[in-house]
Amino acid sequence: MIRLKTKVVIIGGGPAGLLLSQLLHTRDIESIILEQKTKAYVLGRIRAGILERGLVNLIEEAGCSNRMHAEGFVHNGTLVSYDKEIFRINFSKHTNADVMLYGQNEITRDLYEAREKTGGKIEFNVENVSVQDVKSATPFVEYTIAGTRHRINCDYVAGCDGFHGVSRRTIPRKNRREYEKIYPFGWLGILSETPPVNHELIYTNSAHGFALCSMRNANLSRFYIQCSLNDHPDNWTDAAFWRELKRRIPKVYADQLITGPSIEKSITPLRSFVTEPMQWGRLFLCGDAAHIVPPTGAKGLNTAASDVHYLYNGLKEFYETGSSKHLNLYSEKALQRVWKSERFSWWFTSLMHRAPNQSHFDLKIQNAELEFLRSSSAAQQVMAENYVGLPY
Ligand code: RFL
Ligand code: PHB
Repeated sequence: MIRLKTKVVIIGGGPAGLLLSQLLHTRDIESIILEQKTKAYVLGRIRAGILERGLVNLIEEAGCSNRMHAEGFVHNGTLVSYDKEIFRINFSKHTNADVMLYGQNEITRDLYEAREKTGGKIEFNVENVSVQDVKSATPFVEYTIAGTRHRINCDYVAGCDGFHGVSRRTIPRKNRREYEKIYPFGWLGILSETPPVNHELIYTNSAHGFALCSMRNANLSRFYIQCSLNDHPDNWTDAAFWRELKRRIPKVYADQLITGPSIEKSITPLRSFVTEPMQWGRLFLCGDAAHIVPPTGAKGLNTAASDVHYLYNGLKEFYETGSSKHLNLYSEKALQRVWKSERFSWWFTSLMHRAPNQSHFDLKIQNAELEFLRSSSAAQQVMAENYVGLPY
């Protein structure tokens, strides 16, 4: 058994774990990250693209924002289309704020680079992670690398290990309440080295289902279409994908869409999920380990970031003043904001998708709501306020 010691063990080297570790480093609070995959695997995951101001601020505070500001794109509005209508929601006008388009894999790359430069300790390929004694003042985490068992004694454990991680399951089942909604559809996403069809995102509710035109840069586009839960990416040739996308988006954009070979193609099922509480003794759950949103509205990574904000500030307070006041409020504060993001993601998903069992009544209500969003400045303000991110 190899024995180590640190202040905070962070389980999971995804964006939440990396950001927390780098922020703690700025305050000289030592941490060790345990990641079950390789760095290349984590960097290869194409996921989020839209960052709220709160996340941008945290990346700045972590000292990792140079490339994001140089290569990211500021978006101050989005297009929404349905039926024969297309309209723009102007974020800047309604909220005085905007969002940043910059890929999650680029943030992760920047954070890995920063952690490596500043001597951060990250253990890859860890197996059989086990979180122990978090109800005591002396918790520890055990794990195996290449057949050798390790033990880290620590003050706190941050469970940033995503939906399938071990941290959440460390909280006994009887002390944990889970809330879940599974949607009867998924998203088929592709990445292609083609120019974006528009300089801002286009969210479409069409008779054939939802579609989203997004992007990463001037020659890299990201598109999603609603698909059945039983579907498989291999069922979709690139030609079939482009045909279906063109059928769904407004004709003016379909006509000018530049297509090309896909360089990534995957299906994501849509779910809403929250576990309560997010703290168990000295274990704190952060990001997808505690909650999942459907991707409509781009709240997943951003909600992980607000958790990191609350946890980082609680740990900073503890190490700088000895007070656990904000650490003890972590679950309550984080969950207040999580539920608001859950509500927005659920609402925007329900508004923009065609469910297989949708009745004529449901369709009429959906259409009336889209019509209201198109014509009411107040409704657009509510949408914009949520999209750019509620305050921490
Ligand atoms: P992650 O990214 O899942 O990272 C968790 C890490 O933990 C590791 N791990 C373990 N490590 C050690 N021991 C174990 N036992 C472990 N078990 C797991 C994993 O290997 C992994 O490296 O969680 P994190 O850090 O909380 O970050 C959450 C975000 O990744 C997620 O919320 C977003 O990607 C969601 N999301 C979006 N969010 C946005 O804010 N804006 C978007 O535009 C957006 N678009 C998306 C999305 C997610 C998508 N998919 C595929 C789910 C688009 C898509 C298609
Ligand atoms: C993306 O660019 O991947 C993206 C953008 C907005 C969303 C979801 C995903 O709502």
